[in-house]
Order: sequence, then structure tokens, then C-alpha cells
Amino acid sequence: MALDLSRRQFLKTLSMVGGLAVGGSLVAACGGGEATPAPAGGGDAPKPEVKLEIGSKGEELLYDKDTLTAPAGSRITLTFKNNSTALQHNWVLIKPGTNEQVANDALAAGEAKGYLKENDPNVLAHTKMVNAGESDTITFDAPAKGQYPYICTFPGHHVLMKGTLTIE
Ligand code: CU1
Repeated sequence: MALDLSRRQFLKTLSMVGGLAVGGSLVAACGGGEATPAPAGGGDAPKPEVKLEIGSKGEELLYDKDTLTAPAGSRITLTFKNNSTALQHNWVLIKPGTNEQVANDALAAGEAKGYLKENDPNVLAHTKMVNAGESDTITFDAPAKGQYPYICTFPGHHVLMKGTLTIE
């Protein structure tokens, strides 16, 4: 019995060492951004593709989904459908805490810019301003794990027309 235990302990130690070695090399491969850059297109597994769909809620200033979820590291294809018969809407993913800022900058950008500031650093992804009854599909890489607000930047809509995308 004692012998059996120590043998098991020995094997366990071996596997731990093995695990550490594997873990260590993984850390080196992932963490060494400058020292060992990953070769471009070099055999990495393709990003998981995720399809998300969201719409506006009838004639209300609301999305039909308050929450969306996607895994970290995924490539997201999102379709936004404007279900209104009269209003324009968009879907804009923004950095946390920038709701008012993005909305104000969108208002300043005006109708000619589709109510969105050009190259807004607070905007992570966005559809175009979508006319009533139409839709727009965009593709973007999921940001880092976390919770990100999405809003409509048509003047006045962002106060009600918002939700949260969780990257997990
Ligand atoms: Cu809107």
C-alpha cells in the first residue's frame, strides 16, 4: 500500500512537471508579443464565427434584445434589422461609460455623417444608420472579455435605445 501510494505520488509529480512545462511554453508563446511575434497566418486555428441578430422593437425607441453574448476571440457577424416603419436607427458598440459622449459627438457630426463621429475612438463597431424596414450586417472581432454598451446614435434615441454585449 505504502509503495503504491508513493508510486502514485511519483506519477502525479511527473504529470505536474509536465503540465508546468506545457503551461510555461504556452505562456511564452502567448505573452511574448515582442520577443516572439506569432507568424502571420501561420497555422493558428481560425477564429470561431458567431452570428448575432438584433432588431428595433416596432415603433418604440428600443432594441428587441437588451443583451447579446459572444465568446472572447470570436469573429462576430451582426445583423441589425430596423423594424420601424418611420424611424432611422443604428447599432453602435461603444467603450463602457461613453454613452453620453458618443451620443453628443454623433449629434455634432450630424445627419450628413449618419449621426456618428468619424473614426470615433469610443466606438468599437457600428452599423450604418439604417432606414425604416431595412437592415445592415457588419463583421468585427470580439473585443476583450467584458461588458460593452450598445446604443442607437440617432438624436435622442440613446437614452432608451441601448443594451449590453457581454464578451465571455
Ligand atoms: Cu434609433
